[in-house]
Amino acid sequence: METLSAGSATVSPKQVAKAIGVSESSLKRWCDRGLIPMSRTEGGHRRLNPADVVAFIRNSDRQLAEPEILGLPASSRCTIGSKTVDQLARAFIEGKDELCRRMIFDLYLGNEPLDRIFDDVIARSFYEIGVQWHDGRLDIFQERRATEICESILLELRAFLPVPATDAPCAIGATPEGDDYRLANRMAELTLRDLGWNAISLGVSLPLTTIQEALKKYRPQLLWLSISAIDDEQKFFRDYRSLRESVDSGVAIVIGGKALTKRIRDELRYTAYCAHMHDMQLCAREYGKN
Ligand code: B12
Repeated sequence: METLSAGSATVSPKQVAKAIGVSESSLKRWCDRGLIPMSRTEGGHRRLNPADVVAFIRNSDRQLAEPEILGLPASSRCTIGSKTVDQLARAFIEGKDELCRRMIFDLYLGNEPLDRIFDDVIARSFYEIGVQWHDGRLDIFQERRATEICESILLELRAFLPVPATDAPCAIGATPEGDDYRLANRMAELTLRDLGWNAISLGVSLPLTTIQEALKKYRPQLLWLSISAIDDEQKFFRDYRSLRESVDSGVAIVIGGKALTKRIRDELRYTAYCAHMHDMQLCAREYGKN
């Protein structure tokens, strides 16, 4: 069977009809009504982008009968709940990447909001991984491998999110120097992209001075900082103050992450503190308006 991945290639209406489990004529009708964007080859044949098909599925509350045709994993029928959290944590710990991929995509294709998948499933699975690591029930390699698997799934998911419009509001973000925690930073990027922002993660462990340079280049409306670890508090406060002073008043600074205890937050000036991706979603709606 011919399979594809998002962004890599387009698919024919026949393939999409089979993936959704409807007739080809129904599918062509949806395309003609503009419900799924469509392009044509030089020879005049209709072609569709898998990411647009997934967006249609999520927006119209439909299911994919044969997701494999679009390069997606077969359904494992999981839903949000503590059973899924435990099962996913186990799959991460055992390094079962295909199962993790299947579970996370299942939730996404099952129309679960991205913020809930992040806050209520993935972050909770990693919390469980942290508990087991702390109790000496897992080895470091298992925790590292779990992060590898999770980030690769998040990157794959990114390709299925809407391509930002040319006039989309821009956001940039990163973790500060000494903070290697990649997952929350990536989730912040995806959460914003899902809302139509042109969100760009600059990466992890960035000196705050280089973020000042990035602000000049990208001129974003929002800067997020994911702060899960602070090496040297006094240096962090100094660098943050200088970053804060260089940011234009029109730029929203959204901060989040486990290192931001009340004591640390009291030392910082920012636009919004978000404890979860769900809060970030609400902020993005607010700051993306102008
Ligand atoms: C994976 C992991 C690591 C990996 C990260 C790999 C990587 N490249 O990303 C690495 C190897 C870096 C690591 C290192 C260490 N770790 Co560690 N780590 C974890 C673990 C298991 C998962 C963290 C994670 O990624 N979770 C998934 C994310 C998505 O969840 P989250 O961080 O909670 O984020 C959510 C919210 O906080 C919020 N959020 C977070 N950031 C942001 C940003 C924005 C903008 C917004 C809107 C929201 C938001 O939204 C997210 C989704 O809900 C945690 C367990 C735990 N309880 O978190 C331990 C944990 C954090 N680590 C711990 C420890 C002790 C360490 C080390 C000190 C171990 C050591 N001896 O070296 C070092 C310290 C590193 C440092 N510089 O401080 C302890 C911390 C204990 C404490 N209270 O301080 C924990 C809690 C484990 C435990 N139970 O003991 N760790």
